[in-house]
Amino acid sequence: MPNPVKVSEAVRSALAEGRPVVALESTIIAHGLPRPQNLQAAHDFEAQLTDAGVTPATIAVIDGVPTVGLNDKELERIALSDDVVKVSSRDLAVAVGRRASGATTVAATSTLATLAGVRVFATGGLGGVHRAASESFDESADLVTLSRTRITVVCAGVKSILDIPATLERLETLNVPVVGYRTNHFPAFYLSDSGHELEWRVDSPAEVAAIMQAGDQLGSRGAVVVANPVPVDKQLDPDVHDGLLIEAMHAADEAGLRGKAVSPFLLDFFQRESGGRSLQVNLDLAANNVALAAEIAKAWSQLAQVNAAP
Ligand code: PSU
Ligand code: MN
Repeated sequence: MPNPVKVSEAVRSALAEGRPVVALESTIIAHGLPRPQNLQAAHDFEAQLTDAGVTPATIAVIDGVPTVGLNDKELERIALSDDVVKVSSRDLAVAVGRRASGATTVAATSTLATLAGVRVFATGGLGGVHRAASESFDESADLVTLSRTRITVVCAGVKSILDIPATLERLETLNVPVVGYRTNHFPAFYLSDSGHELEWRVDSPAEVAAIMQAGDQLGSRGAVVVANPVPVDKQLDPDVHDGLLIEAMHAADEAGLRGKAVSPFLLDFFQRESGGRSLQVNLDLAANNVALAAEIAKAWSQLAQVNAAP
């Protein structure tokens, strides 16, 4: 059967020549950021990579075609059209079979990136275990998908609207290594430090590439999570954050929200109630992750070249 994934010419030739490529997700564009800043951000992330000498591969499902490396028209469609659904890994086959258009989550983006041969991925925050998960069973498919998808994902941790220690426990059970980038603490998206300690820390992109290589050699089939905190001077004020968190969770409860509608609601609440401050933090942390992913992709392609040398 032919490979159903459409890979753009730019991404295809970069991969064939061993040049660095970074995958970008589209749920952050369609559902994580407000219009019109979302389209601008999508272009900015790509430009950031191009300027660093890295080929961007933004990923989504366009009219039933899983696409790795969106063109400008496709990027616009994902950012601005109202018929774009949120596609996690379980939704992929349904979206393709029904010829739908969808923005891919960390899980679905990782799945498609891996099918295309892209090894490094920059996002904002991972999905995780929700706070009432012991009753609701609400845990993002990002976690289990990362346990069986060979991708290195650079993120700013997970949001404090989630149960952070439970998320870290699940990642441990699922055999997904989490390394702090120049930190010993797991970040909490808007905040540089969640207060939860990590067992592993790395201080350079080359160290991440070495971990990827070792994982390959040891037969690992799962992901590596690189937890990259937003710089402290750019984080959301912790007092503002703590106040908003309580209000946001209360509002979600009142609205009776469940399932995958919860996170977009809470994000939107933060954005409105912080007077745009949280949006700026969201953009800053994503750009910070794109920058690090670019360096990791470069280190990875250098390592591959060294290994290929006679
Ligand atoms: N966290 C954010 N912004 C986001 C998401 C998470 O701060 O946009 C998105 C990501 O695409 C992530 C998804 O993969 O939400 C997780 O959703 P769910 O919990 O429904 O799996
Ligand atoms: Mn969920």
